[in-house]
Amino acid sequence: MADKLIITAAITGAELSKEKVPALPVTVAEQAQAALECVGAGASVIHLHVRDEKFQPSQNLTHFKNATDAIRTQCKMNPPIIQFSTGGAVGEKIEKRIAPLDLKPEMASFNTGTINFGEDIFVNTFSDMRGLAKAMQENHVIPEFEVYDLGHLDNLRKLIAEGVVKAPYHVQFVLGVPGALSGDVENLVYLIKRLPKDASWGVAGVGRYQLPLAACAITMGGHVRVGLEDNIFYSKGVLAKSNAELVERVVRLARELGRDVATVAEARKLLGTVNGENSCG
Ligand code: KMH
Ligand code: ZN
Repeated sequence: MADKLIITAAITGAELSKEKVPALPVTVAEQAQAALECVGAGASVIHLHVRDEKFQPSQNLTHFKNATDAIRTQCKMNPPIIQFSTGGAVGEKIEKRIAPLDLKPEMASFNTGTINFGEDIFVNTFSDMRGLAKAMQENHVIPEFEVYDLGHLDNLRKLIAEGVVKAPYHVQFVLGVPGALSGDVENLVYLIKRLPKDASWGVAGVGRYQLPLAACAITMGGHVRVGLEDNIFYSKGVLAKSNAELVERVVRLARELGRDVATVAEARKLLGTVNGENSCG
């Protein structure tokens, strides 16, 4: 039987602005409210990017701490797993991307290779990845391995073979980034076959891939990430009203398909987080 479904909400991202997406949470208060709504709807993990005072993407520790504290306070009845982004915005230096791990979040993203990212290049060299792995281990942060392309699973295997990264292996397939692997179902099926032994997996479909890949993951025993970071539309040409609206739809689908949704406590157990739910700074 499949594990209960872990739903991750990627609420903000680094590439979007409120001008383009009015529902995007960019202030600390908006992020806390979005997290509360998503957790209320059934999400157990918040994938977190933060913004500075001018709402620009930031990897500054104070901004991460402020957002984390606000989310914890707002969600005090049911504090979610907060997964820091170490991807940041395209072009951010790896040292800055790694720095927030000093706050000892429960989880953080771990990008497993370089890709074209639209017209830009999102750089993740082996040296970057080794440094990231070291910082995660020192701070007891559970990585989520972000896989954008087939070769990234080979990169992950290489790091496992080197002993650089250690179990648990939770892989997030991020499919449909322009410049990387598309979110066609055949690609997902093949990626799942190529997973390292004992890895769990989820899928984040970008843009139009978000909904069909969520449905696939629910039926195939994977987990699901949705949210405005990956997809701003509820349906063709219709902007999503909120992150929670996207989470609610996944919960409805899961119910229809007979897959139970994990509580936050169940997600913590499945993902094997080490740092406590209040750990940060
Ligand atoms: N903003 C993207 C370039 C992550 O959060 O780790 C990378 C990203 C991945 O969002
Ligand atoms: Zn991200």
